[in-house]
Amino acid sequence: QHNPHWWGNRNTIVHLFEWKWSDIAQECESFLGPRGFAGVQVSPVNENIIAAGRPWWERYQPISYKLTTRSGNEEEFGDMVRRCNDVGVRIYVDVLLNHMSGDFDGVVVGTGGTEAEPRMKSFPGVPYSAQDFHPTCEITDWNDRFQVQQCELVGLKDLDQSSDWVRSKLIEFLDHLIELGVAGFRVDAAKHMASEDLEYIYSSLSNLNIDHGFPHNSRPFIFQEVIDHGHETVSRDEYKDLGAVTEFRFSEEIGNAFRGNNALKWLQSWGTGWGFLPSGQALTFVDNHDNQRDAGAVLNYKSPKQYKMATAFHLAYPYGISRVMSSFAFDDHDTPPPQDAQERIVSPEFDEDGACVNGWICEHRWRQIYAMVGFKNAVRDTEVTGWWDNGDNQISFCRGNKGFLAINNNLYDLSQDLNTCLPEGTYCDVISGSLIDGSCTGKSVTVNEQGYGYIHIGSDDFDGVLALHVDARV
Ligand code: QV4
Repeated sequence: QHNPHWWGNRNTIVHLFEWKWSDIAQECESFLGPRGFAGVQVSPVNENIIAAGRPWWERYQPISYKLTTRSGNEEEFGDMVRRCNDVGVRIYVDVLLNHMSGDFDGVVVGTGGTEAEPRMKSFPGVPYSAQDFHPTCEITDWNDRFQVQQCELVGLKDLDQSSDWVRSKLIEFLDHLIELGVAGFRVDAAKHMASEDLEYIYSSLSNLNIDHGFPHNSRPFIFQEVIDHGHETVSRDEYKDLGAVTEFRFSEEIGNAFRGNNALKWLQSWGTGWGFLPSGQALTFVDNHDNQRDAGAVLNYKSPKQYKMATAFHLAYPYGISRVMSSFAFDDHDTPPPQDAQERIVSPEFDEDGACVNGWICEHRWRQIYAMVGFKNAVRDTEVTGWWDNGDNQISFCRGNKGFLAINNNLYDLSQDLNTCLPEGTYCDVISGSLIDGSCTGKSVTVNEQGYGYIHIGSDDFDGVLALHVDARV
């Protein structure tokens, strides 16, 4: 279940973190489809507890499998899936199979109006009762398999996926989403569940819905959240054959490199050479909704120049199943998504360049990022050739004779003739500008008969990347 069922030559997923279904439907039609995005990872769809101040993470505390959250209800969800599929954009749902909510006193009411008594492990909306959960215990040793898989991750009531009843409810929930036309799932906290139980659940799922354009016998795409920095007792290798696995080492290493802690020249062997999973099993990202909130090596929108360079490399180098993050602005771990006085999530608003303005960051609408989604589509099925570096933090490489990328992360200019491997002609750098009505609004590069062109990236240029490809020829 490693096939994401992309349409045509598309190949990048965007995580529209905390967006409403109606806004995603609109975004598929007006932006993602036309720009060649392959799919959207959406926030959890099933009913959750309501936490004070409405932090984003309340959605990781389910109450029932009713499809009502602050992103919308079942009808709006179904409408979004259909409209996105109609323009060739797949929907992948973030699903919580590991647990229900954490401790909340007394009877609580969820986002869909369902009551529950979390402290008693009572979730009548499903229904689940205490016998469907593992006994309560705390994870204190992350290298103790029993604790990681049978105790409670931050106090979240831990479902027993070996039970027939729990399995049947989880399968019913996932099948309902498949019926509505989704292409697959991000499995939250997969590491906290035994891989044998997940294998049973995944293999029991229905095929994708042919009424939504999926071929007969298509299996749902699965990507599992397993954080494995290496040397962990519960490792990514236990899950990688069941579906793709989030490759956190990719996120850490790319952050390290573009923060200047590791010379870019070493990226020549990027991928399995760095101890990452095989390409087809690795879900790759510069940052995700969790690690963008931690200090440390990982880059996020707050370091835009480095972030754009790292993203350009991510999307230009042929390794992994790529996902880009689309965030809302945050100050701390608990900052809620943009919301109004009634605590309703607000829709993104755009300026005349298409950038988001009202608290949504929308990295996917940054030209330097969506242009690289187009680059990745244009160079699909080509290899890296013609690697060049200056022995330090200036690099360039070709993707066959279809695309060329150069990066300067040194504090001095990159100015020289380089082999672009492209056919003779003039190309528009899709990072500094766009090709509009046949003319380029940014830098242009003239490539000679031998494939060479003069490349200039000043150390104080707005962006440290230059990207050329055959679909942006002047
Ligand atoms: C608090 C204490 C705990 C205590 C608990 C019990 O901190 O020590 O045991 O009370 O009373 C929120 C709060 C958290 C609180 C918890 C329970 O932040 O302080 O615990 O609720 O009330 C998201 C957030 C969490 C949030 C959780 C549930 O990141 O902060 O917790 O949602 O709302 C490991 C895992 C990995 C996991 C990662 C965060 O291996 O699987 O930690 N990542 C996924 C998601 C992540 C999500 C969860 C798992 C849980 O990507 O976003 O956590 O679904 O690495």
